[in-house]
Amino acid sequence: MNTTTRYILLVIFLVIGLHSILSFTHEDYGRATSISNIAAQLPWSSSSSTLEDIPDSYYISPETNVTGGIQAGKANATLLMLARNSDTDSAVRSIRELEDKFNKKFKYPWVLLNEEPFSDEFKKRISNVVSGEVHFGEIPHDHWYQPDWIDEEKATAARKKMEDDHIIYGGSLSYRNMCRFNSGFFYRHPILQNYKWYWRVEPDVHFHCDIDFDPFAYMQENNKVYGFTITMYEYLATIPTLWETVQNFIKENPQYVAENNAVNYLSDNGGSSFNLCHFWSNFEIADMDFWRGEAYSKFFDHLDKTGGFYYERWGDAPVHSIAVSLFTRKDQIHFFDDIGYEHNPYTHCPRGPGKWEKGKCSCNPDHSFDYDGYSCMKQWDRIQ
Ligand SMILES: Nc1nc2c(ncn2[C@@H]2O[C@H](COP(=O)(O)OP(=O)(O)OP(=O)(O)O)[C@@H](O)[C@H]2O)c(=O)[nH]1
Ligand SMILES: *[C@@H]1O[C@H](CO)[C@@H](O)[C@H](O)[C@H]1NC(C)=O
Ligand SMILES: *[C@@H]1O[C@H](CO)[C@@H](O)[C@H](O)[C@H]1NC(C)=O
Ligand SMILES: [Mg+2]
Repeated sequence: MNTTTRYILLVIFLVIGLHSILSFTHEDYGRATSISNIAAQLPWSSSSSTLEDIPDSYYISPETNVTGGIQAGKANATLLMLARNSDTDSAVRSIRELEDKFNKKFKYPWVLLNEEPFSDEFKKRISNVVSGEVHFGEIPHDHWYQPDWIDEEKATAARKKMEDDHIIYGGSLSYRNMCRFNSGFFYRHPILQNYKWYWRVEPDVHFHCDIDFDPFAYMQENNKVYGFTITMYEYLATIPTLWETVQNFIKENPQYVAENNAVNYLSDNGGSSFNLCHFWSNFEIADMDFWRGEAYSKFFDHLDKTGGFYYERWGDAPVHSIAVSLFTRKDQIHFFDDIGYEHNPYTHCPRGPGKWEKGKCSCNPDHSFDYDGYSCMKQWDRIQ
């Protein structure tokens, strides 16, 4: 064998090897495959919009009002992560990335929560990468675990059924505890009482661009309540009775529904049915005083007492999204186009003129999820 033949063989082996690694990862990608399967069944899945469809209003850059409003870096705000000790490596990576891209300039404190005590190793690794204060909190027992009044037999049967139906996290009890906690309890944690604003961050997410403005100051100065980067459809099988439960609440409490709300983002028929659109809550920049307020507190209690967090698998994403869409004005919800964000398997990459260049973004703007068939950006656009 001469050198050229060896070289060609080596290249062939490398290509085959790489291909099998990549296809394994893809197969292994439970969420991506189940999402595309569901997406394929949706009537609108084939539609995909282009850059020209994006309304100009998305491109208005968040200008921090440093003259008279809140100063950048000085909002009553925290960066928040729920994590397990086993998430140490991925939690450190997410935090380090957000510090590099944003927080080293603004130095907002971090709050980390867990239903178990954080290990010394976890605390040491996190403390090493933050630029400001960090607080580690344990979640009160009753904020996390399944309440006594849940019928365990019914809940077990529901989990079994969903597992048999291959619904993502369908058989998991801890996932249900997490969703209920994120829906109705995190903002009641003693450490979070000190703050109004939070930015939810998860282990293993990515921030693709420099964030040179203060999103908290932007929220405050512009009277925003809730900010998102990605919106998509929920799995109907996880929330079969959620919408009727919401409708019952509205019937009993019409006073909480805001004028100029975003119901037409959630529904294609004026509220008769839910189109499954929601903000992907693994990223949230929002006002905890909204969750603490009367409307949401009553709303959460109404949902919780049906047991739907356990008898079905209600996610905090649809629960939060439905509440902000109904109980705030639509102009209080903000799409953060400027923030390049990735949570496996989707990425939002800034597409407004000059934003990708200005943020020195590492994401590919042509692969932004915004106008993917499974994105709900078209429902968001139509209410603007
Ligand atoms: N302390 C603690 N945190 C949890 C638990 N389950 C999930 N989390 C955290 O809750 C958040 C959401 O959980 P994920 O497992 O990321 O759920 P997901 O985003 O729907 O699904 P993935 O596609 O797996 O990311 C993350 O911040 C997790 O670290 C748990 O049992 N205990
Ligand atoms: C910025 O703050 C000043 C002083 O409070 C105020 O008059 C002005 O309206 C604010 N601008 C915006 C865009 O909120
Ligand atoms: C921060 O916000 C919380 C919740 O609204 C409030 O209780 C607290 O007093 C605020 N702190 C400051 C310094 O404004
Ligand atoms: Mg996640």
